[in-house]
Amino acid sequence: MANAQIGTPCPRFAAGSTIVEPQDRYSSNGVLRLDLTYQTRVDSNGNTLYCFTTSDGNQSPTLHVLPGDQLIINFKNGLPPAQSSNSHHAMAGMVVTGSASNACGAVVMDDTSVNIHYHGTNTSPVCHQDEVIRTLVNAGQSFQYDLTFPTDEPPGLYWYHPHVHGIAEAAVQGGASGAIVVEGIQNVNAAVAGLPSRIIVIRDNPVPGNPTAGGLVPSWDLSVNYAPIAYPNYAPVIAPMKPLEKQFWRVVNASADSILDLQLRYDGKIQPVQIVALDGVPTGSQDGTTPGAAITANDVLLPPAGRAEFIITGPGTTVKDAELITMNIDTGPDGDDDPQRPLIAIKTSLTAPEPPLTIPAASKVVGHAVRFAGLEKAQVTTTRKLYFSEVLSDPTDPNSPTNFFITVNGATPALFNPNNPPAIVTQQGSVEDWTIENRTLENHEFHMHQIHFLLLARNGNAASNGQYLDMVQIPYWSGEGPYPSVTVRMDFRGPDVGEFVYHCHILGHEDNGMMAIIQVNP
Ligand SMILES: [Cu+2]
Repeated sequence: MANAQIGTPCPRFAAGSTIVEPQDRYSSNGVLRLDLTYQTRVDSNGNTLYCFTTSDGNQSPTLHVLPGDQLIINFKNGLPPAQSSNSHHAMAGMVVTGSASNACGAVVMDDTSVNIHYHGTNTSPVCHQDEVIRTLVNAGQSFQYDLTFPTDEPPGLYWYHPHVHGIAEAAVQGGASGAIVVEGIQNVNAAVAGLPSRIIVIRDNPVPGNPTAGGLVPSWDLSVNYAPIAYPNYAPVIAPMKPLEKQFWRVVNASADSILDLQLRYDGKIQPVQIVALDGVPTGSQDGTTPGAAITANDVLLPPAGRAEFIITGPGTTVKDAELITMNIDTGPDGDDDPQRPLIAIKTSLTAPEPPLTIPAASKVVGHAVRFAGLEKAQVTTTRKLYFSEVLSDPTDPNSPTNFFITVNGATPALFNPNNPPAIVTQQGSVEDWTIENRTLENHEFHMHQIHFLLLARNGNAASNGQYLDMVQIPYWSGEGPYPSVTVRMDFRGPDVGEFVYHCHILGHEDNGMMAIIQVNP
């Protein structure tokens, strides 16, 4: 990887540099096998960086698999041993397994603990696969991941990141994340066949010096493929492109906390993009309908952990200023400051190099099973109401830390604890409609592990073009009137049984309690 810090773990590119795609690793004969080591260093701003490093020294490769493939990661936690005096996290020292029978790796969490979540994938929530409640790999320890992707996994963009409760925000803001591509999207929407494509991973991190957020000062800085978009100059990364070329941009919001609203502007004029997939599912392809259909959009709201894949048409030669920006987000009176800033500046020339990836030609797929097929018309077996809430840990002290909750209506709000009993118990085969309310003065971002959900309604109004998502934003409550809500249809008809989690994917909220366990019985 070309950079100024060869030999240093977790390297970063210079502000304003040309975009560099992550290394690509492909499965062969049904298996993708690689070594990843978790590493850390402190950068010149004093921020702690984390990364997943391959045996050849690259970080955060893009993992390319086909539906049905096996992913084997020989994983090692290469962090220095935990300093007990440094255990400032509330959860550190917590025993996360009730007995040896449900241990998965280490038994006691410390500040070095890590695991890997395969976000959005419909893989199994069992130890050594996509299990995050009890999996702990501590400094110096090794652990093998061995996942099988389902044969009906929708082709699209997913991602991987650490998911240890209490320290997930720090690990993800440190940069430990990468993209996963389930191949074959051109067979669902042929519009992308043959297009040059880019993997774009947007992360966030503390603003150097930790200035007080507000006005134009963001709560967090952003980066694009490890090049900083740093306050106050916000120098965008450069994407070379041939004039009027079509490219397929596959964007993951790998931020821990930052909400994005992407917009393409040429000399200030909004350029619509053609959305081909959201959260790994090709748009318009659900419920057994193929081919997929693109959605024309002037902007793309991307919650933390959300993915959007879209076709852009590059600027013509007369355009002076072509930028992908994120627009200002109204996160509510208690929310973060996510101001507008540029992310990518497109520089056109006839000799611009193509990005390293090109989408293959489409091939006709016969008999391809479509996950979620029939969900829209399926018999609903249960309806539930859940809500997000926040309470000061000391109600008499406005400066005391906030406790964050996600609660099934009628239950007592409980901070997440891996030893909590499941908040919801259901049966494999069930189809459930959940209405999730936001009773707080800031946005929350609902994420379901293991399965996608069908977006049915916002604030009780039917959502047109309901999509299969694993992320959905519930906007803040104004303080009066009905609570904002979304209604989603959960599909437990698939093979995933056992215990897994749902939570707010603003990881600062999740780390402070806003997560709960669901148990799906076979
Ligand atoms: Cu939240």
